[in-house]
Amino acid sequence: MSQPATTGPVRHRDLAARAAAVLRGNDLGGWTKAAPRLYPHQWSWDSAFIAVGWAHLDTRRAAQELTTLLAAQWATGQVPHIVFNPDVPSGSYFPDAARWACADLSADVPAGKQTSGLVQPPVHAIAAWRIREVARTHSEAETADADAFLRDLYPRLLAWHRYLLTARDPEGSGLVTIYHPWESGTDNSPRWDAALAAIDVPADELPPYTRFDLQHVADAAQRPTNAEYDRYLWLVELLKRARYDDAAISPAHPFLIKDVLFSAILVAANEALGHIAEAVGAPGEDRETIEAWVALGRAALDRAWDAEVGLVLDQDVRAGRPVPARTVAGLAPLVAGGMAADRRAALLARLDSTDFLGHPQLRWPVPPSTSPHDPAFVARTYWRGPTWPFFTWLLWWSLGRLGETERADRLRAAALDQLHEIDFAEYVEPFTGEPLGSLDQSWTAAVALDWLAGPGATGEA
Ligand code: 2M8
Repeated sequence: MSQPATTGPVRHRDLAARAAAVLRGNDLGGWTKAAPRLYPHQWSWDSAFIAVGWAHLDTRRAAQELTTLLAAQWATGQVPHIVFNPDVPSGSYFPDAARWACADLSADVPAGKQTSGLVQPPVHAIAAWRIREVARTHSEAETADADAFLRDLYPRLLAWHRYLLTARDPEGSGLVTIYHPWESGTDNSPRWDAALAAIDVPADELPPYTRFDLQHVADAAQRPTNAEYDRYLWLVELLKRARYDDAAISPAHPFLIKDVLFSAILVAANEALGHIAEAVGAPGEDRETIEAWVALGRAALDRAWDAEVGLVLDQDVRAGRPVPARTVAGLAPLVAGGMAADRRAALLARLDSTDFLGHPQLRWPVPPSTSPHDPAFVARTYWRGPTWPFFTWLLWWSLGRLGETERADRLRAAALDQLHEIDFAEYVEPFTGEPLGSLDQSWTAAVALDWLAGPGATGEA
């Protein structure tokens, strides 16, 4: 769709109206599907970004998004990466609830919920706190409702983070172990290539399946390959054999990776949880625990630094070595915050370098998911190169937290320029600006709303 030839505030107001229409179009009453057709269910970390967008339209609806998601939290504390919509016709998305069979295999799934058996990065406390911040700018009544929402959600968020700090980090290392590339949210990033390549898929043991995702993109090359899908599905079978029980999974699972980006998001989320704990008057003991989690995570990210690559690296637990991929995940300490001055300078220089924002061919200076200098970079393939507007938002938000205001402002300006031309695409070819994946993706619209609500974005503040 070509954009009307408007400029300045009017152009931005039009973008905000279209973003709001995307969220409303994907709203199923209390929760929002991640995309109109490709992703017809509720995804965990999408929901958190989506809630940030809803906050600017209706803070109570924003709160509802997270409340609905957290209602599917397992007894272990884990928040499932997908909460399935039972009303979606079969053949809409694969793997579906039947393939996961979580409720049949685990007593930890809440009654009446259909979920996946994985997790995704824990952005939720960040979103919950932001809803409250937005409510405070609206009215006392909305702030009171936001406070009530935080009081209800706090124990669930605490249990969620505790699960990640314990079951997913039995070593107490400060880095979270993921069991599947889908848990990272950066599904077929080159970060996972070596670990996936080492997995043998016994063809006679993998139940047959049909992919539906390819029906919703213009070109199959934009999505993961069939060989990757076989491995994704085989990992799911192995988790099912362990009945999704962490104690049974840990020792033998062929994909066990300490994910630096996931862990950095957990650090930032723990800081947000600390604010929430204070706001709801949680016991001092909780606050001390949360502070200790923040310190543990930051120390671990400090140790994950690789001076030669100039980024922090994931650690492959099974292979016993770091993963030397050059992706945005390597900038994770910027998300966690609290690093030493020299490390911060090195990471910011890396962000500005031709590996990321400074690459001369970029259509807009927003971060490509994989550095164009990485040998595994592919400009149009899922997580192997394209830019993701929600990720740009995460980086922008992190830079703001670090007090890097000018960098943050530049990034937002570039992100808004991009958003005017991509029809709220899921991801974007970094050099040509071609919209890829699903259009009208909810989290893309949501971050647009957050940026447009900020000072200066409409030219009126
Ligand atoms: C993508 O992941 C799903 C599996 O969870 C898929 O490819 O089918 C990822 O981009 C993930 O980060 C995202 O949450 C999800 C929905 O937007 O899509």
